[in-house]
Amino acid sequence: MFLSSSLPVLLLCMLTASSSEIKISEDALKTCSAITCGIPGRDGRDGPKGEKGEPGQGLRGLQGPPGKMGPPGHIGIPGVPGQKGSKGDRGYSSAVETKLDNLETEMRKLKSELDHVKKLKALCAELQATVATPRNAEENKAIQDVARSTAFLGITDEVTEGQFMYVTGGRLAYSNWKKNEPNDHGGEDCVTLLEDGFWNDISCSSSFLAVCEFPA
Ligand code: MFU
Ligand code: CA
Ligand code: CA
Repeated sequence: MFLSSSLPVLLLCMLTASSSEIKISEDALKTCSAITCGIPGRDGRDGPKGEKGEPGQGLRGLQGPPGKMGPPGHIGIPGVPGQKGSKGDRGYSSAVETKLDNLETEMRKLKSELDHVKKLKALCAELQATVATPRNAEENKAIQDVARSTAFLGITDEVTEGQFMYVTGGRLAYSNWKKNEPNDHGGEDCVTLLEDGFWNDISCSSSFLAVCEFPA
């Protein structure tokens, strides 16, 4: 530090001394400063701080304690939906409503069946006749011959299921059911005479011929 910073000043001072022919007066010598006369001056001020050096080769210190907890992170994306839960109990009112619905459906069906039978009667009544009701094999054959295809008879069990009656009133005096009939298949309360002469109970909403019977 001393050499590098004071060397240029010292050199200048020596040159001046060697090239001079003029005698330096006593007074000049007295006023000569320490620097121009070759006498080492005081240390200069410290230079600017140097750049940071390379890390040393010594052992690293121990790892410090963990830092403070950071701020909370962002809210994550929603998770996948959970599994479907088991079916809940059917509420009381829902059970009652179901029963009501069933009753209403049944009522509508009965009403339409009754309407159908009433129409048949009304149809024949216009002709002052009634829907054919065979009371014996002979009458059954006569109606079969007239119809020549499946035809409604004036017989129904719509009043009491399984109890067939004439639409004009009274219990059956004669029947000619086909094998395994009547079976009330899906609810059948009207009766048809088939081409072969046997009977089948059928839905009153079905469409078939109606044979009207005139009093003799
Ligand atoms: C029989 C009949 C019914 C209906 C059905 C298609 O039931 O008794 O009346 O015609 O066939 C299985
Ligand atoms: Ca029936
Ligand atoms: Ca039937």
